[in-house]
Formats: sequence, structure tokens, C-alpha cells
Amino acid sequence: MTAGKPAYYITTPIYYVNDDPHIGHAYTTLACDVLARFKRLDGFNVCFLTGTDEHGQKVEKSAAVAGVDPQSFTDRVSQNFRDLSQLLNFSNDDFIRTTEERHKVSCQALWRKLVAAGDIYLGSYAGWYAVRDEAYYAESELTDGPNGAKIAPSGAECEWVEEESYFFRLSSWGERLQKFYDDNPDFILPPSRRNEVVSFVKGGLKDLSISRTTFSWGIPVPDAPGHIMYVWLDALTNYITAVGFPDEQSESFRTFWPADVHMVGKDILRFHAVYWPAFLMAAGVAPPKRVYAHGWWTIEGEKMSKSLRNALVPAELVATYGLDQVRYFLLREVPFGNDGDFSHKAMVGRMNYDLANQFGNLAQRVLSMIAKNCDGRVPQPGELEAADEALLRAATALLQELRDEFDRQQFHGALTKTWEVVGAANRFIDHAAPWTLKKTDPARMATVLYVLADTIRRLAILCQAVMPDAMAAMLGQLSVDPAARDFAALESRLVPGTALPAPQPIFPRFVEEEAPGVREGA
Ligand code: ME8
Repeated sequence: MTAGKPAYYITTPIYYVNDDPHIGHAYTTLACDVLARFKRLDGFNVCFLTGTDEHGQKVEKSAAVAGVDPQSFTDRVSQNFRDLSQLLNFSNDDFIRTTEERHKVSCQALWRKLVAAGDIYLGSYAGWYAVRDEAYYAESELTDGPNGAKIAPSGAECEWVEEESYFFRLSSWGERLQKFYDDNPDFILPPSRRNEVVSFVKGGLKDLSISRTTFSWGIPVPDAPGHIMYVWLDALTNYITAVGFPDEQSESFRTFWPADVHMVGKDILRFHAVYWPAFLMAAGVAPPKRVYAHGWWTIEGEKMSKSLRNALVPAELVATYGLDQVRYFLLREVPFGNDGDFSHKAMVGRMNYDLANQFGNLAQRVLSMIAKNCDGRVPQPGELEAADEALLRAATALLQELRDEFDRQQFHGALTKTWEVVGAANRFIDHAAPWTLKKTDPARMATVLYVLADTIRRLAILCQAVMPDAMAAMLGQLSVDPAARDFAALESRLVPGTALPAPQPIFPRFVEEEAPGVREGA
């Protein structure tokens, strides 16, 4: 049932298939997954897209190194990114590959629109190109590396390219882009990233080479034999392909475009916040509503790279710490937008303190007291005291606070606020001391346990987006009907007398000696 629901469209970058997925890729997709789940629970009709970027020189070269043709190579490596979705419990609605026919049709249609608008002309490119970044660089941006190599700001080595090329008239879009940024102050978040982009555009834009002729692994430019599209024009177009472009009248396009959020790493912000809206505006298609550029993960203080062999393998992390623990850590540890460092110590700290001690222990204490003292059934509350009402209200009021945080992609803020209520519930149980009431006032004990159980229910409902499996288990222990777990259910209450299963711990502690170490490799 999607009729009448507000739409929400969120995308990840499409990842290059030259690399095996590591924790950096997992991070971006995780952030999108959490937003998608949150919005679904909040009654939105969500489209959550991820996929793989399969054309271009970099992929062609990787295929050659692997000794296979590019199509077989991309078929194989793209599957690794699908497997990542399975492993990390990502709920993407679609997975796009740029080698699909629907995408070729879409790119060629966009190209024709740009030609019709007069924004494409034939010229020739002579300049620097970094295959690793699939990006052009001006001489002034480069530094000298060993053996006369020219190095881009990203660290990638550049090569000199001279070839006939079609150009996009980016230079004529500077003022319109600036007006667009002014009119849409939240188009680029976080604000520090916005400032970077605005000053880049103010500095003046050059026309952009958008076709290549010296290799062939790409989408053919219509009516221009020998030319294939620049891989970034091809890649960015995936966001409209997936919702039905070029059929702009299709139900999915009308429902989901413009996208609500393109989530990207800070490395690829310029492509999304400058080139992409310019292409779209030139083609007469609305630009997306937001590009959010998050920060960069390092591992134990070091840059992640294949050559350093320290790229954390998501499967190892999940095996060592547990899936929902990793999901929680990545979003809680670092303010979203900042750079972060993955360390075993920090991971274990979050796992043992926030999850096991604070939330897990709260649930465990309450559920085992109910099992022992209330015949394993949701207790019958008496009249609620002011403190009871306040705790329940705090848990329900969290919803609006979380909406505000999630709408600005502030995951750490959402989790911090949630844990304030977890803390309040722990203080409540310590203060109310139901283990003492058991002897002195069993009726009040029942009320206290009821209030706590319903608070845990509310917290678990609100945490489902971040930790779907663990919260499903917690809601199962409270016998909450799977059909009553969305945010509308925050208004309801546990039904006294409902039988509960025997309590099981939800969040295990990490015990050093027992752990198979990812640390040595990290
Ligand atoms: O750039 N920390 O693909 P890509 C955080 N195909 N995020 C990281 C990370 C790290 N250390 N390493 C990678 C491309 N990422 C293009 C995108 S979109 C139309 C085309 C994440 O495989 C982050 O989201 O190089 C970054 O932007 C993305 O992976 C780059 O993935």
C-alpha cells in the first residue's frame, strides 16, 4: 500500500567494481539504509537505491589485469556489492548496474536533451586525467611526484590525454548554480562542505569534457561513432534511470524524482553538487533536493587502502562484533559528516557500554523480573505516578526529535538523544527499585515494571532502523505483534496479561580472550 503516502527517494553512490567492498562503502550504504528504514516506519513510500558503476577506463584496466573481458569482470565483482547488502541487512529496493540496457537508454536520452538544449559541442581535450579518480585536473592543481609523475590532490597519478571530445558548456552554468545554492541553502550538507562547493563555483567553471575516444568500455554517444560517454556523466545518470527516466511521465519518475538525498563521501561531492545539477538543469530536469557528503574512515589511524591491506572487510567485522553492533557503532561513534577512525577499542567500548550495559541490561533486568514475579505476563499497572508518565512521554517525544535529526542526516545526534532516554529509564529503575517493592508494595512493583516494559517497547520501535535484528528480538520478547511495530504504534500501550517468552540477552558483551582478532589485521 503506497497510495497517499509521502515519497522518499534516497541513493548511495554507485561503487566502482574494481575494488572489493570495504567498510567505507558499507558506511555510506548503511547510512542510507537507516534513513530508508526510518522513513518506512514513519509512513513514507521509500525508494532506496544502490548499485555499481561499471564503465570507464579504471574498470576496463582492472578487467585486463584480471585477464577477463570487462563484462564478465563486472558481472563477477558487482555480485560482491549485492552480497554486501545481504550481509549487512540493507533494505535497498533496487540495485542498478550501469551496464544494464535501461541505463544505456536513459544516458542516451539525457545526452540528446543536452544536445537539443545547445549545451554540448565538439572540441578537443588536451590535459591531465587521473584514471583512479576518473577525473580531469588543471595543471595548477597538480604536484610533482617521483619520476616526473603528476599527482592530483587526491593522491592519484595523472596522465596526459589529447583527444577529440564533446564538451558540456559548464562555464555558462556558474551563475545559475550559485542562484540554486542560494535558493536551496540545505542542498549541500554539512554546511562546511557547502562553503567549499560555493567557493569552487565562484572561482569560475571550465567547460567539461564528456566523451572519450581512446578506449571503448562505455556507453556510445548517440550519432557519434568512436565516442563513448565520460564515465561520470554515465554514472550520475543512474539516479534518474532507476526511477524510470527517460519516461518522465511514468508513475515512478513522478513519484520519486527529484531525489530527497544523494548520500556520498566527501571525495565525490563536486561531481554531485556541481556537475550533476548543471546537467539536469540543462536538460530541463529538476535537480535533487540534497547532497550529503559524509567524512572519511581511517583504521587505527591509517588510511584504508588495498595496498596497505588494512581495508576492513565487512564480513570479518560482523563475525567478530555482531551485525547490529557494527551498524550501531558506525553511526554512533562519529558525528555524521566528520572523519572517523575505526579502532577495536572504540568498537568494544560502544558494544559493551552503550549496548550491553545500558540498553541490554535494562531490558534484561525488567524482563527477568517480569518472568519471575509477574507470571511471565505483561503486568497489570495501577494508577501512574508523575514520574511514570514522564518516562513514557520522554520515550514517545523522542520520535519528533529523531525526525529532526534524521532529516538532517544527524545519526549520532539521533542515537545520543535515544540513549538519554535509555539513561533515564535506568535511573528510573534504580530509583523505583522494583526488587524492594516486591516485598513492600507488589502492586507498585507491577506498575513500575509495566512502565519500564512499555518504555523499552517504545525505544525498541525507535531503534529498529539502526538495529533491525536486535530490535526485532527485543520486541519479540515483549510479544509485540510484528504488525504493530511502526511509529504509529508508539501511541499504543502493551496489553496487560499478554504472555511473554522466556527472556534472552540481546546484546552480548565482547570478552577479549574469546575473540578471534580482526585487530591484528586492522
Ligand atoms: O567514486 N570512508 O565509486 P567508489 C568513508 N563510482 N567512505 C568511503 C571510504 C572511506 N574510507 N572509501 C569509500 C565512486 N567510501 C564512483 C561513484 S556515483 C554516481 C559514482 C565510500 O567505489 C564513499 O561513499 O570509489 C565514497 O564516496 C564512495 O565510497 C566511493 O566509491
